[in-house]
Amino acid sequence: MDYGLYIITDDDLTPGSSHVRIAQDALIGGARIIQLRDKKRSGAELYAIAKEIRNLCNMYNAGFIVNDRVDIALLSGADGVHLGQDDLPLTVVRPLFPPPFIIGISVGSVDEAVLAEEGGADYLGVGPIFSTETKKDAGSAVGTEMIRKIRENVAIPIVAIGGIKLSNTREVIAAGADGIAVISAVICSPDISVAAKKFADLINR
Ligand code: 3NM
Repeated sequence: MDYGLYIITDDDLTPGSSHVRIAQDALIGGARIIQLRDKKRSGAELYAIAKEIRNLCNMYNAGFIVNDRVDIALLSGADGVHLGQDDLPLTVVRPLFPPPFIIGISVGSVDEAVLAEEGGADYLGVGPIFSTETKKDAGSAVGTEMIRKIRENVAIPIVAIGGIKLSNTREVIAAGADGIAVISAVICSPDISVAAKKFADLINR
């Protein structure tokens, strides 16, 4: 899996837009993975949205991950699921759904990272690297130093998240991240495709 530019859809931040529209524009700009993240919609609504994004990601040969909802991930044919520390435990999900189903785990410390790797996670979401308004309960910023520390202790891919902007992307990659997960800096831009392309160009440079 190419973790490069990993865009998370969040339609709360962009009234008038939709998960599918955000995903499409991000893919046009060069996103390599789309994560559908929605804490409020019904299963029926999410399933329909997930199926559409699955098809879009196939057209762009990009990965598709669903946040939290293992059921939606499986039923929509997503490549995998992303689980936070308070979501279904990795120790429960991994044995039931072995690779190639992808499981990403959110971590904010070396201990959590090591535990996730031992539990069979495929990649880590490390954050919040910088402070962010997008996830109010994300905790305090861990800084790029945390990426270095985790990189020294685990081998699986690291996707950095939280407050990532064009101006700090090089620093995050230089610290050892395999990819960057972005919400507001891309989806709150007037042109999502253009914003995504700027990030993709920086990562691929
Ligand atoms: N998870 P933005 S930070 C969804 O640290 C999410 O686990 C985080 O949004 C974590 O790119 C975050 O707008 C929000 O800062 C990222």
